[in-house]
Amino acid sequence: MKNIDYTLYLCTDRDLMSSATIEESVEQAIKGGVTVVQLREKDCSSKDFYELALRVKKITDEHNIPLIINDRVDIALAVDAAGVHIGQSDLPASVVRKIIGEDKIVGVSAAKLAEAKQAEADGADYLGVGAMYATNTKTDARPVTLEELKEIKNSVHIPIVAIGGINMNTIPEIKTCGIDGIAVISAIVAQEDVTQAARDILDAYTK
Ligand code: TZP
Ligand code: MG
Repeated sequence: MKNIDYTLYLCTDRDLMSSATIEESVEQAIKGGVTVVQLREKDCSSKDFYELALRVKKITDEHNIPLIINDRVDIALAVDAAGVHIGQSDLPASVVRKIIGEDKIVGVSAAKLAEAKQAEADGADYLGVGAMYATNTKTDARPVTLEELKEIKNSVHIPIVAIGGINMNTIPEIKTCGIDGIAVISAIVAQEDVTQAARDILDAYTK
């Protein structure tokens, strides 16, 4: 599954979620229309991450939604996920591509034009660009301006997903940038009604 729809890209967060489990959070968000799911676990043993990824993959498969694993190429391969998402401090994208093969998705976080161009040259399938807006979810993310986002979009040929502080207030501005999708954590998973939050965000972004 290489040709994926990046329109509404959900990243999980167990510390922020309103749901009792990651599985519920993911299923509720899928019902609201998210088009791709990234399992993002920061403090999890390999065994727990693997078992969780298997359970989440069952849900995403049932709904025909691609599952991307954050940081961990081994877990992406172990559960036959659609791909992996790596940051600037993870293994280089060229190395990840060699390990994971041509058939899987490799996504790379980029906050500068040079990082975006390098990731594309290294074989990335898409870029996550941000933080577009200040966010409590990731306070160490380098801020990216709308101009930088547009410049990246115009300089690379792979899909661009904007991330960081994307919510009902920021969507009107971000949707003018000509990007391929938005990645959201708190404005979906932390809301009381996760399904409705995803639906509202998808509507606001696409209509
Ligand atoms: N990378 C850059 S900003 C960010 C990540 C993972 C956090 C996005 O979370 P939120 O809650 O949608 O602002
Ligand atoms: Mg990472």
